[in-house]
Amino acid sequence: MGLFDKLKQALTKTREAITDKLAAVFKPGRKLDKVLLQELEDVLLSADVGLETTEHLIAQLQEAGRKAGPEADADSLLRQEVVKLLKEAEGTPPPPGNPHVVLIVGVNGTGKTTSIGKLGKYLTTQGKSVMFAAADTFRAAAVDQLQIWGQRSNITVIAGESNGDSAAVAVDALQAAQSRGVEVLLVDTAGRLHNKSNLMQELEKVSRVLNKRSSGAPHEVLLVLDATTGQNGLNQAREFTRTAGVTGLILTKIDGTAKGGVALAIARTMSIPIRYVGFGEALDDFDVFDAEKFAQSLLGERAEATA
Ligand SMILES: Nc1nc2c(ncn2[C@@H]2O[C@H](COP(=O)(O)OP(=O)(O)O)[C@@H](O)[C@H]2O)c(=O)[nH]1
Ligand SMILES: [Mg+2]
Repeated sequence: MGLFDKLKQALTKTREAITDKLAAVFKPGRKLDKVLLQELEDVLLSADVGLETTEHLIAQLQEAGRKAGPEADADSLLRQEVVKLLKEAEGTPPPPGNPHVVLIVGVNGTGKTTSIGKLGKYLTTQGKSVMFAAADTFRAAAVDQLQIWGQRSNITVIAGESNGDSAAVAVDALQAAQSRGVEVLLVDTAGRLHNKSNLMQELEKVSRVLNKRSSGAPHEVLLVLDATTGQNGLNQAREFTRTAGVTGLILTKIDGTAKGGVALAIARTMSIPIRYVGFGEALDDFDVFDAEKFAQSLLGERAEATA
């Protein structure tokens, strides 16, 4: 199965929540009128597209419909608007550092460690040499979990003692990556400490010590966001973004939710690109975010005329 098919399959729940209902909205011969737009609004809200983004889409559609006239094809206009919206979330990766240091941050359980495992594998298939830093020293099991992901793709994991200093682990790993000529260093971090300001201070410290030893590091700070948490996850994201200098997002667990529409809300309301999507627990359930692909996986085939 190709990656595209996998993504499509992963979004089945969201698609079912959207497509079947869209098919009902876009019955052949219907006019793009107030009633249709009201129905469409309900469908989008139920897929967790969020109020602000839904209203935006409806307004865009209204405008496009006005331009297209009475023959407007509401279905394809919606598709165009969704792609346009998701395109805003496509980012360009920053210039590479040497080594390129990527800090992975986010709340506990969102899929940080899993995403590091998958991203590491993805990067090795791109021909990059990769190293992991187990800087989540707060949970004892976190280091073992990262070791297992490392073994799966033959990636070296640098770890310290549990409950040790996470900044020290990050620095050790950076030095190891430098001396071994490794191209990309992925740094796992804790998602919860004794309290939140503690966590943010620690992330700041990790960034600071890395930067001291390699200018520009960390070159990327990727926030892992669990799609099943929908709009709540977005609030989380805003908080991390304010304090941790987030440069991009990894949207995980889109396989387990009917709320994949949250990607639209992210694209619309956050000025941070979605860099990757995770859609399962296996090594290959992961891909670079692509607006067209995602839109098509989300909306399914064109709602066909079912008389
Ligand atoms: N279905 C699904 N589960 C995932 C995905 N990413 C992570 N998980 C699961 O979410 C749980 C927490 O993941 P973990 O990487 O430990 O989160 P962390 O605390 O942020 O490091 C684990 O059971 C993972 O298998 C995903 O894309 N899809
Ligand atoms: Mg973890």
